[in-house]
Amino acid sequence: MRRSVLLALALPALVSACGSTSPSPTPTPTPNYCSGTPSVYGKAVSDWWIPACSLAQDIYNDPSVALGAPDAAGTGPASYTGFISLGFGGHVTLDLGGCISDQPGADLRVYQAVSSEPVSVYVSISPDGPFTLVEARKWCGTRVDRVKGYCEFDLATAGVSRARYVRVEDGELFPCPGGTVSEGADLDGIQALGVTTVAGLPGLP
Ligand SMILES: [Ca+2]
Ligand SMILES: [Ca+2]
Repeated sequence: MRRSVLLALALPALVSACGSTSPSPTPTPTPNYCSGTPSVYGKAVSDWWIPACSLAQDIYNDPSVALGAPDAAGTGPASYTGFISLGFGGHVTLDLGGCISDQPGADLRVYQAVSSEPVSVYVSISPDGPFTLVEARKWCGTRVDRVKGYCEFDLATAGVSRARYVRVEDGELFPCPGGTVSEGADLDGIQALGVTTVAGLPGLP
């Protein structure tokens, strides 16, 4: 084969080896989940999971009641309102709508109803995580009234500076079925302590 023919055969291969001449795809921008203004209380349910056994056993299974200002009330065992029973190790992840920043002292208050069942709290700045554990199985029942109680969490404990998504997980770990209709910790709501209370919302401690 003549040299010129060899060159003609080799050139397309060389061009191919150098890659396509079409423009490279534009990288997808990383969402800035911290751009919004955080709410005082949970603004949306980001995700939730409760074991099937607990869902079948419990009668307080609506995660949307953990949104907004705490409002647990009523009488037990079957006439409470305002909380979701987390069951055996279940959780609800609430979206504050924007990021809060670590400030001196506690940053988050979790309202846990009825008695002092423990909860674990995790936080993230993205709905997809990673979630960082703030504290595990913390007793949660400083009284507000006969039904409402709370406990507090400090972002600094976890070594994180910002948080938007707050996952509250049952820390009671009461095996299911346990013979009640409100198994596990009972989540009433969350409050971002560093966010100024919006006018019109009820004042709480
Ligand atoms: Ca703090
Ligand atoms: Ca509630």
